[in-house]
Amino acid sequence: METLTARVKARALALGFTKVGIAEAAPLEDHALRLHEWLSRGYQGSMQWMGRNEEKRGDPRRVLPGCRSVIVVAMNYYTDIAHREEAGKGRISRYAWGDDYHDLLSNRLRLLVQWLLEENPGSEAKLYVDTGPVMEKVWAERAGIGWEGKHTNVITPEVGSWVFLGEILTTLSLERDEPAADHCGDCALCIDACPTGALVEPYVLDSRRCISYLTIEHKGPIDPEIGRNFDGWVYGCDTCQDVCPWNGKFARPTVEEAFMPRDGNIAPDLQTWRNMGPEEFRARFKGSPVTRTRLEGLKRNVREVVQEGDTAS
Ligand code: B12
Repeated sequence: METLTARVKARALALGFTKVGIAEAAPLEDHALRLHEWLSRGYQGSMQWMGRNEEKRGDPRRVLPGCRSVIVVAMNYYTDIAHREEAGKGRISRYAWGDDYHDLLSNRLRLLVQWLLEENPGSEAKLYVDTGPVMEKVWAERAGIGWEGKHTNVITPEVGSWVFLGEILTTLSLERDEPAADHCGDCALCIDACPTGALVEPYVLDSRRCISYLTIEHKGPIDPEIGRNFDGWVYGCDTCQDVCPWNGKFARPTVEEAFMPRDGNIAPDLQTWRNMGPEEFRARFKGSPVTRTRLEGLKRNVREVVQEGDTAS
C-alpha cells in the first residue's frame, strides 16, 4: 500500500507540477534573522508588506496553527524562445509573457488541497502562491526542490531556475525530503551581469537597484542613474537567470500552454506601447502579470528605456 506521502506526490505530478517535495514545518531561525537583516537594511524598498507579518514568515505554525508539513511544488515556465534585442523594441521578463501564474498554480493546488482534505478528514491545509507570509524559496530548499542561487532564485538541478513555486501548509505529518545542496560553487556570472548592481553580495539582493522591482513594484519616478542601465527591460528582468549556466544547460520547454508568449510580448514595440491607451492595455493584458504595474507604470518604464536608447545613440 502506497504511503500518503507517495500519493500526495503522485497527485501533484499528475496535476502538472514539475517537482514536488516536503519539509517539516519548523521555525526558520537562521532565515528569519536574515530576513530581519534584509529589512533593516531597507532592501525591500517600498514593499512595506514585506515587513509586515515577519513572525509569520519565520514560522509556518503561526500561519496555520498545528502545521506539521510544508508541501512545496515547482512549475516550469520556460518557453524555448530567446529574448531579442532590436532597435526600437523592449524586453519583458519571460515570467510575464503569458498568463498570470498565480491563478494557474493556485487553481491546481486547490485541487490538491481538496483531495487532501477529503482523504484526511479533520486535517487542515492552506495554500500559497507568492502572496502569503511564507518564505517560499527557503521552503523549496528545505523540501529538496532546489537551492537558492547567488541571484536569489531557486535553481532546480533538473530544469534550472525558470520555475514558479507554491506551497501547501498542512497539519498532516508527511515524510520529509532531504534539503537541496548549493551548487553555485565559485560562479559569479549573475552578480557580474546585473546591469544595475542589485546583487550587492552573493545571495543578497537590494530590491531598490533591481530592475524587476523598479519596473513592477516601485511607484513614482526612477533614479536616472539606475534607469539608464535598464537595458531595454520594460517589465521585470531576466538577466541574472539568463546568464546562469544551470539554465543554459538544463532549461527545457514547459508543457503549459498558458505560459506561451502572447502576441507582441517578446519584443514589444516601444513607440506603440508609449502611445497605448487604457482600452488596449486592458484587452492586451487581461489575466497577465503585467497588469500589476498598471498602464501608468508601464509607460514610465517605456520612457526610461527610450531615454536610455536616446542617450546611447
Ligand atoms: C519580494 C519578492 C521579490 C522582490 C525581492 C526579490 C528577492 N530576492 O527576494 C523583487 C520585486 C525584486 C522580486 C523579483 C523577482 N521575483 Co519575486 N518574490 C518575492 C517574494 C514575494 C518574497 C521573497 C522574499 O522573501 N524576499 C526576502 C529576502 C530576505 O529573501 P532573499 O532575497 O531570498 O534572501 C535570502 C538570501 O539573501 C539568504 N542569504 C542572505 N545572506 C546569505 C549568505 C549566504 C552565504 C547564503 C547561502 C544565503 C544568504 O537569506 C535570505 C533569507 O532567506 C517571493 C514569494 C514568497 N512569498 O516567497 C517572490 C519570488 C521569490 N519571486 C519570484 C520571481 C519569479 C521573481 C522574478 C524572477 C520575476 C522577474 N523575472 O522579474 C524576479 C527575480 C529577481 C531576483 N534576482 O531575485 C519567484 C521565484 C521562483 C524561483 N525559482 O526562485 C517567487 C518565489 C514567487 C513564486 N511563487 O514563484 N521578487
